[in-house]
Amino acid sequence: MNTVLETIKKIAFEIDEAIKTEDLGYSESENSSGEDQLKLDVQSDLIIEKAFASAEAVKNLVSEEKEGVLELNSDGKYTICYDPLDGSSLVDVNLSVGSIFGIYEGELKGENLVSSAYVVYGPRIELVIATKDKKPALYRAVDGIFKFIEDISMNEKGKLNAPGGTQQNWSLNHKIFIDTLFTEGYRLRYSGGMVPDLHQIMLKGGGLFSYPGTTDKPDGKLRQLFEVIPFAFIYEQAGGQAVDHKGKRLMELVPSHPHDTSPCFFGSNYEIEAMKKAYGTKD
Ligand code: FBP
Repeated sequence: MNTVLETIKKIAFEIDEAIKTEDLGYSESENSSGEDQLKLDVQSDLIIEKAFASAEAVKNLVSEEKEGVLELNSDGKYTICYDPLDGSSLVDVNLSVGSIFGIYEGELKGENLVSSAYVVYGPRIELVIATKDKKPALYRAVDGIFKFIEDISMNEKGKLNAPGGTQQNWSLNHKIFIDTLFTEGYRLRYSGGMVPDLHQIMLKGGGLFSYPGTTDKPDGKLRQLFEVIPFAFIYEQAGGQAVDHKGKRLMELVPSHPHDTSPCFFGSNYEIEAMKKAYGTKD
């Protein structure tokens, strides 16, 4: 596992350099979800593929930007599902973006995730790594190396609210729930980048990030293997919760296709229990 995590640190510096120096235009190609790919999406994907090619512990790579599974080492132990540059459409307006890594052992499903990590490319490069039985650890890039900063713990209740999805396509129930949080004094914090939005809520003690099912996207937008499950693991390790619209743990997801999406709610305990009550899924 150490080789994998050290490789992620190397990748972070390379992608950060590409963000700062490379062409921000669109490439000729689309990803497997039919979205136009930025040249940076393709380049970040290549950086990750090259970096893991020599990591013997890595059996397969599965990218959000590509269809199918890339086998690297048949004797490898882990399959890494990754989103090379999450929120990439924000780069040309100079907002923070990120990379997300889910490290699975065996069948690709929530219960088989053994570790996850994400990188935030913002004013500084920050990295969060979560492994079993430990609080997620925050690292910051200082003089070309990642320095340990702190273990992350969430409070019982927060103040921040990041509501995703096109509001006109929200269910009435969801609209009432989100409005209730604002009437309770929650502050709006939504950049359109999942990584910086979830990073902020976790580091500032708590709150709620939501990307529900909507009339235009009944299964939500965010991908289970590359985005949702890796963050669900980190939020649970930090003492928060991560559930779907039925109040079911996102760590119990079993995708039938690598690019399956899911409605998702990430937050501290108070907000997730309030969501379950609002959605009528509270035990
Ligand atoms: P990708 O850039 O990896 O496709 O990520 C999807 C994403 O940009 C998330 O980072 C973000 O939370 C969400 O989509 C924003 O969606 P919307 O524009 O509908 O609010």
